[in-house]
Amino acid sequence: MKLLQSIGPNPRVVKIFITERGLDVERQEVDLMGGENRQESYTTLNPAGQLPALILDSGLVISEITAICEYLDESNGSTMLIGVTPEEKAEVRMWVRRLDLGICETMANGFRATEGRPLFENRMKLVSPDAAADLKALSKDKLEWLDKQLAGKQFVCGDRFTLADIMLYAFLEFGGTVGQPLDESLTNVKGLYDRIAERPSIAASV
Ligand SMILES: N[C@@H](CCC(=O)N[C@@H](CS)C(=O)NCC(=O)O)C(=O)O
Repeated sequence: MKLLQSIGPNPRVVKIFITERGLDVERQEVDLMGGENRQESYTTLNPAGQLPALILDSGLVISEITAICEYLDESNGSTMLIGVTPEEKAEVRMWVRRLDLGICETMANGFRATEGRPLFENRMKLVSPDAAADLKALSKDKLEWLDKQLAGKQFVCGDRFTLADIMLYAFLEFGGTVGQPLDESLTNVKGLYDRIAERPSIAASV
């Protein structure tokens, strides 16, 4: 098994997840900035042309960070990071999907179409800069909603630290580096971000 990884918030999620799980996974760096992931040598492995991707011993290539993390968790004995019971798993999947669609994807697409435009315009279809402003506003709106949902909670899924927290952290960290900083008046989100930042896995998986 080998993880193809690069810079960027999606690979960062898997790196933190692996560190939290204490797994030993072979890694190979792919040059995202240089567009190696858009060349045939990579797209024959992962036709989505994005990172990360996990090549299994069977030869099957898994992309999409949720699928990769679920595979790594389940194939090493399920943990609370995703869940052991159907109920625990469903709760994490619910939050991961909300975060991914409402915050992570909108934030990333807003970035690609503006600050990231020079890098991405020859790689993929981008929305207009005006639409990008709307995407950024949408992710801010979802963060405001999330702030209310987090009232009285330690983590996204209550008392347990999960993949949902890792995703939120990696994308807020990314947003801070690409002109979409967290609005610090969202004190519940900011508090959660700071709590996650203190975990040893964050510094250990840079
Ligand atoms: N939905 C995908 C998103 C993957 C993604 O957007 N990866 C970014 C890095 S954070 C990428 O490969 N960007 C370079 C490109 O699209 O050429 C997932 O869950 O893995």
